[in-house]
Amino acid sequence: MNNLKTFFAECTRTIDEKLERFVPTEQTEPRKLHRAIRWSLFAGGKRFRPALVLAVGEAFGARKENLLCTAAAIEMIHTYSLVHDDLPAMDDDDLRRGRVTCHRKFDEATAILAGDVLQTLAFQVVSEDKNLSAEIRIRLISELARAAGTPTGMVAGQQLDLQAEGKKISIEDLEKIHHSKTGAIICGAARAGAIISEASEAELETVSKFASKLGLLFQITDDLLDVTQTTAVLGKTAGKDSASAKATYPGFYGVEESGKLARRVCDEACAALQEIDKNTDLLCKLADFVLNRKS
Ligand code: GRG
Repeated sequence: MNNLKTFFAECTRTIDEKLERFVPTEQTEPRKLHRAIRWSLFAGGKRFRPALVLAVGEAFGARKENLLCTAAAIEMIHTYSLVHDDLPAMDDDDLRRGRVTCHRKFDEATAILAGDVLQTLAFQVVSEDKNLSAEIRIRLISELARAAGTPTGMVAGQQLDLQAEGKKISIEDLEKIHHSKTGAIICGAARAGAIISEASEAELETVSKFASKLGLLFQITDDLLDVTQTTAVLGKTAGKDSASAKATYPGFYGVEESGKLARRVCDEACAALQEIDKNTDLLCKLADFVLNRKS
């Protein structure tokens, strides 16, 4: 776990350096917009998705410099989704990443626009990444657009999630929601790392298998943390799922069984990696990190 800590610290440092370079300063007009973007982006998220891009790239032997812009872009897309998710029309939350949410600190219109900038800037960053060939840039843009905006992507998953509030849904429907809402971007991050490394189609397929388990694991642990952790530790409002009558894994299976399910899904994720003829230890450790995370 110790070298994973070092890996995350180094990943956060390099990604934040890139983000710092891409995002306009607080002094850039309109200042309120840029202050709002920075408020949410530099609030201390785990940087899990960019870490996944770097870890997959490292396993497949990519140059780190080739991975950084895409990793930063994915963090922008993720942060945009959090800013919009917190809006009154969606989850209506006051706290995110240990701070008051973007729309509470600034206002709703600014939070919507901050999210809009983060999303579009992400695609600009990938399209202008001089380290990558035009072909790979187009593949990455397609991959990220697919993960975010198609009927099986994050936005559609969010719609399904909102529609399911207060309703009794089946475990299959719950999985479908999370496969899109949480899993699509996680899968997109892992696949992006493999695409930049010019992995084969078969390898890409295996990375998808691993990442889809990892996405499910991320959601199960997110649901568990919502009922087992405090607001102070999470940096976002604990107990929100039951307050908004959301279907969750602990809601279906209880806390103990959900913990066992998480362990099983983590094992399945690591087992999928065995099909890859590379050193995938770091990826398995990342799955373990998700299983054992405290926030
Ligand atoms: C509004 C388009 C749109 C999508 C929203 C991200 C999302 C989709 C909803 C957030 C609600 C939620 C709890 C999703 C489950 C998993 C998740 C994305 C958790 C937050 O990610 P972390 O834990 O956050 O990686 P940090 O702050 O560490 O980056």
